[in-house]
Amino acid sequence: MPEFVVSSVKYVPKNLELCTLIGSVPVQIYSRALAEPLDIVELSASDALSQLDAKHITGRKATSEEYERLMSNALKALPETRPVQKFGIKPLDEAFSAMGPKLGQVAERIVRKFVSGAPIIFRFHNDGDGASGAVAIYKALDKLGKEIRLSSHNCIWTMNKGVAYTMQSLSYDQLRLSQFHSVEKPLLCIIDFGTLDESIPVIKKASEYMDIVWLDHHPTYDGFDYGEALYVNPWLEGYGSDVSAGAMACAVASKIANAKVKDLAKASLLSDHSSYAKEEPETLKLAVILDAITTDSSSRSSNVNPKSIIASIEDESVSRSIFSEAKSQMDEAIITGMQHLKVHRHAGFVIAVLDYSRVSDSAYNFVRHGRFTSIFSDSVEEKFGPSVTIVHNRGLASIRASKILSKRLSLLSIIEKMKGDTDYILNGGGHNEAASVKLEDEYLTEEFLKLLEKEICINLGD
Ligand SMILES: [Mn+2]
Repeated sequence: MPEFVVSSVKYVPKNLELCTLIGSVPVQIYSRALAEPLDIVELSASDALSQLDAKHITGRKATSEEYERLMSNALKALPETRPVQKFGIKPLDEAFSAMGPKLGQVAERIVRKFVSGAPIIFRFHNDGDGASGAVAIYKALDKLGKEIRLSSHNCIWTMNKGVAYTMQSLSYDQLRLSQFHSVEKPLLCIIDFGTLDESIPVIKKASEYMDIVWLDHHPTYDGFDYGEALYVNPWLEGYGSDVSAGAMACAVASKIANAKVKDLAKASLLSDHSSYAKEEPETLKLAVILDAITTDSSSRSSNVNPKSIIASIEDESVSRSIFSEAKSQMDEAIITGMQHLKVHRHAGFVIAVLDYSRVSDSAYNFVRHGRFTSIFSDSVEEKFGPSVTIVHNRGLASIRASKILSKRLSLLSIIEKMKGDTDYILNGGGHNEAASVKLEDEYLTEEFLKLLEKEICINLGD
């Protein structure tokens, strides 16, 4: 009778286990017996369709060498990983052909954990970029799973509210891992966030329990240490933030299972204001919807995951109403913002400041401070020319610089300098054309704005 090795056990209700077995092919089967990782089980072809019982468990254990041999055979039998799909955007396709080997390693690691049944926690940034990446990888694993008849019961999807991987996130992740017992280490997959100081010690701690693959495109900095993670960032490969994290995840998705995700990659570029983005109507619509779903404050408590996102996108009437609602709320907020804007003119540029409390309204469930600032800054630039737009809200300042200025202006180094010169900046970071700063207290806003304006003027030589 064919022998299999238990590679993963998931504890499910009704005293059942969902076991992943590795043999000539991987198999998922429910078990009433207490199977454990590395148990050798004997299953006939007909058994493989039913349930695992005590009589199937041989009492023998596989060595890790035996497990490795079976696993690598199972992986060899999979459909081959494909080259990265061409997205039809020249600089992006060039970047991905240079980054191909690293993206391939990410795809391989995800596929291996997927097949082994070890838990994979996907954490994606709560914006259109992060969400497009998560949806792309979800689609790829769904496709692969159908091809090799495995469910994605071991994939756990979480929208990450914020830009750091925090201790709270790690404890929550550990809690969810406790449902599994697997030969292979669990995997944490981070999409579109995390490149900042707060994450470093947590990532280090997390590597004790999980392997980590990490796709981010926020600028790295001196002293940033991604530890043992498989970290892919275009800044380390000779490119920059214009290569969106969502598009990187789409590249990985195309390698996993040749998933068709060109539309998602394009939407991620638009959502993140990448200079590679093209304003095509369908792409624009998808980007607005992804931004809206990940912003929707009315659904903040419920879990937004790729499955629910796909359901909304694919339902014609749902997606149409989200789109028009999101667009009209944003348009209205922008008009209000322009009415309350304070503009300071300097030589060749303006600094535009807005108090977000003038705009924010609980009725605007699709409008969020950061997203608003990005779109608002476009309107400011349209009206006043090259500009730095600062929108502050309860001690959090969101800053955007016109592309033409961001070549000379380094927001990130200004923020670094201000961190050193003052004692009231809690944290700050982002990209050189889009950043945010959190202050110790709201009442320090005036002082902060004055200093920031001074530093920008020095930096731009005014
Ligand atoms: Mn991004």
